[in-house]
Amino acid sequence: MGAMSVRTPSSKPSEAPHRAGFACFVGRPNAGKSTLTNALVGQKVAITANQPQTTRHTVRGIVHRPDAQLILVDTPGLHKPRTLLGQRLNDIVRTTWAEVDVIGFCLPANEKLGPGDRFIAKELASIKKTPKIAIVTKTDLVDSKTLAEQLIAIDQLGKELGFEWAEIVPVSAVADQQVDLLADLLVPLLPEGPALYPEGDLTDEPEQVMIAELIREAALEGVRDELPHSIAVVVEEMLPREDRPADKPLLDIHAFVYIERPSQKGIIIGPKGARLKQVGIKSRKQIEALLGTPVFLDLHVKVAKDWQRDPRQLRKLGF
Ligand SMILES: Nc1nc2c(ncn2[C@@H]2O[C@H](COP(=O)(O)OP(=O)(O)OP(=O)(O)O)[C@@H](O)[C@H]2O)c(=O)[nH]1
Ligand SMILES: [Mg+2]
Repeated sequence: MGAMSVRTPSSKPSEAPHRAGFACFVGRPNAGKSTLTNALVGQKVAITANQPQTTRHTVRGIVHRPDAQLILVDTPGLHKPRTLLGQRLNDIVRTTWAEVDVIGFCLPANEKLGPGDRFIAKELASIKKTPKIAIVTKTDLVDSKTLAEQLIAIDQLGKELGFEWAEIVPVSAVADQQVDLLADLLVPLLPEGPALYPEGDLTDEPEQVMIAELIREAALEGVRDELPHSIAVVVEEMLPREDRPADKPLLDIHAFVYIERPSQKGIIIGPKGARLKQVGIKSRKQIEALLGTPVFLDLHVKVAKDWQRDPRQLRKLGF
């Protein structure tokens, strides 16, 4: 210590700059994109189901960290479209790619790479400037040998198409393996900047849309074949019940469950209305948890003939 000694203004180690930006999850239908989004956010912001094409619109889930804000854009699975709805879903996905800072390509560990994956990878190859991370999902379902083979196949796929993956990361959203690591790898690929959403916001989905989605998720459970694709849900009205004491509020929610054909009505409603009642009970619990208030849920089933192919009906249903 002498005359020349200097005091450093702060003894903190050099801090990394704050980052904020968008990561988009793409992949085939059923690849695990929405489940992974929920796992990263730490709360359910997107519905999931063991059926392809569950997600129908872009859901933004927000991950808050001291060093970064990561906005996850969960898109529908990209597939060969058979209806106008299918085409619209693919358009949603492609539009999103142009807007994000990093793309996460989800490939399930338990399914060999197929034509659907190659189709998406080829499209990704044409987006030169955006870094692409390959995410091997559902690793809890395979042994280490199968996983290793999948990692090699994915690396190879990138080489064939003339690009390098920024990373190849195996994760399991269900078993919570490497989900935090994935966030750690995404963050450095975001631009420097302040947070884009207020602290505490987990999504920017409107309440009404989230409620409709929770009802659709409950309605999807156990239905098969073409029926899942035929279901659409719209919340028509949400009103606080009048004449309720302040400490015992009740929210009335009226929603329509749309199907495409009169013959589907019986399946959705079930014998003596039993199935629809279950859908109501299940979704009401989730809605109450979401809103933090007791809810009276009134569900009606309506036929909107072939709505997936009808531009006017699609618009009415929000596509
Ligand atoms: N075992 C296991 N199952 C998973 C995992 N992630 C997702 N799944 C299951 O895979 C199915 C599809 O998951 P989703 O998250 O809905 O898939 P998605 O890619 O969003 O599907 P679309 O919205 O239809 O494109 C669901 O039944 C999930 O429970 C995982 O890490 N492990
Ligand atoms: Mg989904």
